[in-house]
Amino acid sequence: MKNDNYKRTLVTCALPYANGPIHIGHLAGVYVPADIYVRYLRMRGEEVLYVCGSDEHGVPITIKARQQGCTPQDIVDKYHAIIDDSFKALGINFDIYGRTSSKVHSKNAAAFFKKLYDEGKFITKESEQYYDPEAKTFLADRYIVGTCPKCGAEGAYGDQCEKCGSTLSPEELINPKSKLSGAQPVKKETTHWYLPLQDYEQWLREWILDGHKEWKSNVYGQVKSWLDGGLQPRAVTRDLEWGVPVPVEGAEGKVLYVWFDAPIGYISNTIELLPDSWEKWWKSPDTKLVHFIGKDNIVFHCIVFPAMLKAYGDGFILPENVPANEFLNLEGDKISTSKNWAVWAHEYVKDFPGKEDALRYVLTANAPETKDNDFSWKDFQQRNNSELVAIFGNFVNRAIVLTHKYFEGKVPAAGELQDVDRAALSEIPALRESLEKNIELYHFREALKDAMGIARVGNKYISDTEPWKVAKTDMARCATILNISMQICADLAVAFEPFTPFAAQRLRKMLNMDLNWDMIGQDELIPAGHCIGEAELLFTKVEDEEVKMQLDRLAAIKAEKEAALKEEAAKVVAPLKAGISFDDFDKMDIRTATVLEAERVPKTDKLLKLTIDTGIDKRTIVSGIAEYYAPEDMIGKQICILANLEPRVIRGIESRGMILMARQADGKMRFLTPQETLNNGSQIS
Ligand code: B3M
Ligand code: ZN
Repeated sequence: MKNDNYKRTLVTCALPYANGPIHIGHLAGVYVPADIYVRYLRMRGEEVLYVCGSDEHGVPITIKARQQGCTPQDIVDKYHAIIDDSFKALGINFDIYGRTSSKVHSKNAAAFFKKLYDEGKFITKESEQYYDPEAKTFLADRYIVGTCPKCGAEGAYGDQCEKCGSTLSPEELINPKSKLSGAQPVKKETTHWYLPLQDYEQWLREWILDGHKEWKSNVYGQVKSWLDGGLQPRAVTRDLEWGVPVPVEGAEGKVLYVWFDAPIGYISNTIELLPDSWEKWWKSPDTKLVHFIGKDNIVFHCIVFPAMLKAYGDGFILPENVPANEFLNLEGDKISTSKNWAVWAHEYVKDFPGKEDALRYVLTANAPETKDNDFSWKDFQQRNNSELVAIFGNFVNRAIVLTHKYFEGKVPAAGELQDVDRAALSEIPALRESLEKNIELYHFREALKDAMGIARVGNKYISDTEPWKVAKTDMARCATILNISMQICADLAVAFEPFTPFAAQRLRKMLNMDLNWDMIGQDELIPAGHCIGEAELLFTKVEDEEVKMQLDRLAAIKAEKEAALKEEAAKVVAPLKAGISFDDFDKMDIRTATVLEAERVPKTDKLLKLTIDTGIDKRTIVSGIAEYYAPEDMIGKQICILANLEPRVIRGIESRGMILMARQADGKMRFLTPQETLNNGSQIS
């Protein structure tokens, strides 16, 4: 099954939802690895098509539009532009970055559906769905809110409680309400089209479980567990207004389910770019199709979309690989768009102009390829400063500056090579080979280590041979050292193109040469006598101040979130206790009293010992209020007490009675005091 004789490669990246900007999690999981892969293939002279675009349908977009009082189209227009700019700024240049709200796409997605429909590839099912009788519309799960049955939080959605993270169904919500009108939703019959995935199960088993054992274990494992769990028919339509209308009679008010139309978007975007030759990319067995996605998209790309393509037939190819990544965390916490816990791509490029490569580098070095991984600003600074600047940048800068200084910018000819020269040069072909193998296996972290290995060889070589010292006594030897250093610089200009394309481009400009992949490790890559350009810095340091700014921003977000949580916690009202009779109440002797003396109970944090005048007697009460009141706050205050409570010995002190306190759910307490001072011993009823 595995075919290694492809003639061209079609690379797709998951279409980001246009309901928010993209963040480092998206970049590390999908777009940076895809870009490395594409740039590598292009450097090798291969034919590649690189397709992406915005995913502009789906319920969250309509919810956001409603919240902001605008149309879904306004929302997707805004974020499509922001996302598109972020990709460009980071050097991620798709051949097309399309949109699923485009005409080409709605036509194509509708036609795709229609063919399957006409050929009887769908089944229909009636089901009861929630309906808003006031807004007169069916409600997506996200449009139903209520109390979470698991944790009691208000505002849980019909598909998930964001408070406790439980997956829910709308039926489980306590007191469900429509988000649209506030009305109580009712169940109503509706009919939808389903793709009977179970019919494709055997075929999927053979194709993936038998035929693609080389897929990443996280991908293979997820597919296997879906297949082992048994596939069910999957709805491909929804009762919604925003989306591609279902192109058949009697389907008014229905649109294609977003996960049905979005993957077709890959095809639509290709058609938009290449209306006459798109089929060569999608229907030729010579094309290798690779989907770059995050782990939450595996089932759609490995099961649902392939089943759709299989159902369609007509020569559509299937992915040769789906190298999905795990998730990236930020400073130890899960990245969350709704909680604003993220580093946003469009903000990064504003905050760190000229450091686009640094982000690509760190996200690759830390890529969540086999497990979830963490991004921290300290690590970012450290890797930038001590790897990119101190090793790669430092080596190149020394080599170029010295070549200008001693040889007027002309690459000097090498004399006879010494062991140290041969040793350095001999390391490069092996690193290149490993780099290639790693990229082809989608092991981008390891590939980056190989590229960095070449920079380390160069940096060590120039530090060991010290051409700046040798120049004082032996210009011929200095020439050899700089000749070799220039060869290694040229190797780097090629090897780093996939990872740090801006720096690689600057380096090629400094070297004044066009280079291609096959030149890495060749002898005399740069000929003696070749004139190089001016030295430019390849990388600059990330300063402590810059890191601090980012950390302060995150700390502020965290503090805000904690304050909001606290406020929420304080609002909780304890449920009503069981009813009592008046007689029960009347047994309690509650009175006013005045505090005469107050002191802390030694060796405790919470207890105050109070001497009070109850109008009947003077007595001692021990009370757990020291967290809220200092002894001096209490002296002279009139309070209310339960005077006939059985005495209790607390820390060796006999406490007679109890001070009445009001207590909030977060623990905050205040004593009760009559609105005007009364005689001590006044009874409260
Ligand atoms: N819009 C991206 C996501 O799940 C989703 C990908 C569609 S790819 C066809 O964040
Ligand atoms: Zn909950």
